[in-house]
Order: sequence, then structure tokens, then C-alpha cells
Amino acid sequence: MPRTITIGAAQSGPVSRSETRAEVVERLLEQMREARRRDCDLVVFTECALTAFFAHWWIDDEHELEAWFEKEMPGPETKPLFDEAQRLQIGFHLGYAELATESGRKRRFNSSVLVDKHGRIIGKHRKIHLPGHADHRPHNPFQNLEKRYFRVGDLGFQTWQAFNGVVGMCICNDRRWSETYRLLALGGAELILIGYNTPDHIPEHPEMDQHVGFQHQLCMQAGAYENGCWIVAVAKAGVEEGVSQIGLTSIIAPSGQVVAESKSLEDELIVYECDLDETRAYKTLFDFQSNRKIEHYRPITSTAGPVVPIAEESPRQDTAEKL
Ligand code: CDV
Repeated sequence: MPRTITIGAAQSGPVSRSETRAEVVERLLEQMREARRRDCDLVVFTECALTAFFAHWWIDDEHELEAWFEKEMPGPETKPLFDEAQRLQIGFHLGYAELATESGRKRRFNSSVLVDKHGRIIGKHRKIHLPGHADHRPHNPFQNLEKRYFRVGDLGFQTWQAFNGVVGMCICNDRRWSETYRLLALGGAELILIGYNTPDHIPEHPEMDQHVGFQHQLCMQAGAYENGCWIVAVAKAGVEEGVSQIGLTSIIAPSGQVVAESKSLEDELIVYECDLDETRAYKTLFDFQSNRKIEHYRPITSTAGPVVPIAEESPRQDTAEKL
């Protein structure tokens, strides 16, 4: 029997700085209800879905900064999402800024949760690859202060048995690192959920502007194929507080093909029925168990013995000519 799961990728359009949590949650609830009408088992929201992406501007005051974070999940403003999920019997993925108080310590993370159709949190990820900078760059058209506002996630890349398969999560810049997919796949992931806020311009690297959309798809398509996984990647799109962000919310099959993609830079739900058994052919093709042997990967440096320089072992043509 095929293990199909119908997934709604719920792209968010821009959220203004003044929009309240209640207003944003209402937008997300609308998308959740549409997802249910379109027979989805799971609806995927984006990174830091509850507010504008505040890492794009400098905040000095600790109180002001904390106001952008959720102190509990669910909290009073997000509980309606959990209640509605339970009522509709639909799972969801939500990215949010987390203010964690654990063992008397306050720490800030860029996090996401996976919630089952009973409204119960079954998994949590804290973003590991934090892009941007920690210093103030007021002359940039916008900043990316994730290194200042968030700690590196301390939960690793975990997977959960859910929705009749094995599910993993990562957040935005995590998707640009092959380790992310490989670790999730080694944990058995068949489905990887991603939210992202990706500007179409990096102030420090304008030469990359023309490649932003291509590179966004490239790393995910390779990650899906090389690891035999479905990938659902959901944008915060459009011009938000002066920052223009890509859309390209995508559902990618284990073949590496993009099978569904958003068309707008607004709130938009794209839906696809994903057969988790389609992962099998690729997982069998690569067969990590028999083909992926760490001992066959020659280390670049080793404490076990001398490393023979490449020039000594097999001289390059130009070196050989000089000898
Ligand atoms: N939120 C992100 O992690 N954004 C980065 C941008 C800054 C390059 C990304 O990888 O899309």
C-alpha cells in the first residue's frame, strides 16, 4: 500500500513590523483551513513565521529584542493554531523565534516544531547554520544579525516517526550544507521540512544576486536526490520592511525534481501528494549501509601516518614537465 501524505506548503507573503501575532496567526489559520479543504495531512509554515524577520534590523534594547521571541510554545497567541490543527485533524510545521528558559538560563534560538494532527508537539529543531554577522552594519541596505540574536542550535539533526514515515527538519541556511541532508538521511529521513527567509540580494556579495534563485533550488534538489528524500521548502516571500525576499516555495521529489512551486510573492498554498515509498529506489541505489564506508574516505590530514603530498604521488602535468 503506498504511503502517501498530502502536504500543503504555506508560503507567507511579507509581514509588516507593526502586524500583531494575532493578525499573523489569523493568516496562518486561513492557510491551515485551506490546506484541510484541499485534503492535506500536513501544512508547512515558514521560518520565523509569526513576525517580520527582525534579524534584518539592529535592535539594541534587550526588552525590545525579547518581544520578537516566543517564551512558550504554544503560548496564548499561538494556541489557536494548535486548537485548530486538532479540530481539523491536520499536522503542521511552524518556524518561530524561541526564547528558552532552561536550568535558569535564558537562550535565544531560531527554531521550528513539528505538530501532529492531535495538536501535540512531536519534534523540535534549532537552526544550526546561522548566517550573517554580529556587528552593526548601518551602511548596508539591510542587515542579517542572526549571529547576534540567536545561538547555534543544540539539538543536532533529529528525525521523528510521523505521518506514516520518518520526518526531519532544518531551517533556512541549514539547507545550503550537504551535512544537513546526510545527517537527516542517516537518521532515516524520508521527508525534510524547511522554512526560509532568503533575500534576493546579499549586501556583501552583489555578484551572487543573479544566482540566488538557482542556488536555492540547487542545494535542495541535490540534497533530495543524494539522500532519497522528499523536501518541502517554504518561503517568507516579497518585500518585507524594505527587504526583497525570494518566493520559490518548492516541493522536491526524491528524484531531485521540483514537482510543485509557488507562483507569487504572497500568502500562497501549494499542495502535492507525496508518496514516501518513492524514496526507496534512491535509498536502495545509494545504499549507505554497503557503499558509504567512512574508512574509504581518505582524510585530508591524519594523525595516523604521513600524508603523501599530491605532487609526489602523481605529478601534475606542469610539475612533471619541470622535473
Ligand atoms: N534566514 C537565512 O538563513 N537566510 C540566508 C540568507 C541570509 C543567505 C539563507 O541561507 O537563505
